[in-house]
Amino acid sequence: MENCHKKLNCSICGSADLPEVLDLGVMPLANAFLDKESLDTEEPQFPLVVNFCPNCFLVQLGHVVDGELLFKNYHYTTSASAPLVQHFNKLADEIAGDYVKSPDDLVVEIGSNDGSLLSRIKDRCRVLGIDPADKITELAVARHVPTIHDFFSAKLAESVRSEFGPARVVVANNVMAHIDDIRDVFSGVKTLLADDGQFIFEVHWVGNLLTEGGFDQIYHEHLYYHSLHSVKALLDSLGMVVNDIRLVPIHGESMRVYASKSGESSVAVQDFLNREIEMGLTESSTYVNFSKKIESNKAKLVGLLSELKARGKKIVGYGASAKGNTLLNYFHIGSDVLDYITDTTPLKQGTYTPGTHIPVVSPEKIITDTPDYILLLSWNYADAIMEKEKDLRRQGVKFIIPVPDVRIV
Ligand code: DWN
Repeated sequence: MENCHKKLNCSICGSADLPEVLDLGVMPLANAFLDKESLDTEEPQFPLVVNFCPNCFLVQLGHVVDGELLFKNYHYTTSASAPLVQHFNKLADEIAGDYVKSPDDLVVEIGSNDGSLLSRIKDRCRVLGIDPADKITELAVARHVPTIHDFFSAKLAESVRSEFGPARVVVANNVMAHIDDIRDVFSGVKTLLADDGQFIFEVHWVGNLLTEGGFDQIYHEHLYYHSLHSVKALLDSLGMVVNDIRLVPIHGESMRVYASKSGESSVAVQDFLNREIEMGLTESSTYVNFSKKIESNKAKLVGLLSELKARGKKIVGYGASAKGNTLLNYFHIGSDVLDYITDTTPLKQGTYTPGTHIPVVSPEKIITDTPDYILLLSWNYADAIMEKEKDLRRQGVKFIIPVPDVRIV
């Protein structure tokens, strides 16, 4: 299959024993928004199958789509989501306050997107972003965040270290689930990191996906659905230490992992590992059973939307997220149900969603074209959005929140 290859071995431990635990069929790429002229062209679709490694407990996709196709013409910008910017501002302040010792210290961000995090601390230390996305890195440079326009790798780590010196901190948020050769990237981090440096990365936690978070976070960009068990197996194999672990309320719940070349592990690390065992995250049956929850959610949401449309209700989408596109495609919810989807990302406005071809418009549209119901596709920001849209709700507009269980608020 062009631009895609089958994964035969576990990306962390190399095991060939990779039982399939979930199959979502074939799907278009979740962030491959279309312009009007491309609507009639054939969209590439790829298998979305999830495998489990009983040896290191990594949950991983069975097929890998080429990174160039996924990330070069990228539409996602961190700054489009105010709650996410606030979250990264706090992390940036923690890095500058707790880890940066001198203005000459270097902080490197892998997957730096539009420079939202680094721009917060660029006057307090040396910063360097690394990201492969064409338009997005231009946004970072425009805000004076020095950025290397490339994929991170062990080879790039060598040249960055020789040019800029060792990094006091390497930070990577929502990127360590996206990289095929994860061993190469983690070894590159170890190369780049100063001997007393700190590696801090956030990844969506598979424990949340199975409970509160949605299956809709399973899409081709996300090659891995990490547990602490799986990331610790990788770090251990590279001679690195998990110093600490925290859960943060991003994309449902994400793990923020603190790792380094030395030092101790906090009590929280073993406690978290024990919690994962109790949740069944080291058992393949847990993931097989998850598919039943998805089908139940599908029946409830599709049933509700059909009933509302039969009653002549006007329904639109809110937040043209990658997770939203996965949900719409897997549940076959198209423009016959949603008139349009609003989104705060300028790059997405004026495009059409992959597979379902629903127009993406500016949030202002809702003021002049008020719907009866809004399907919240960016449910991970529900609290902030309910607050932001309280006037709409006072007018009687109802929000449908699809994850973890369908509810109308
Ligand atoms: O790993 C990834 C995750 C972390 O972010 C990437 N693969 C791509 C992306 O996934 P996503 O698109 O599901 O992420 P979000 O942050 O849930 O996307 C939210 C979307 O909703 C953005 O396009 C912005 C938009 N939005 C909005 O229209 N109004 C967001 C907020 C908060 C709003 O008020």
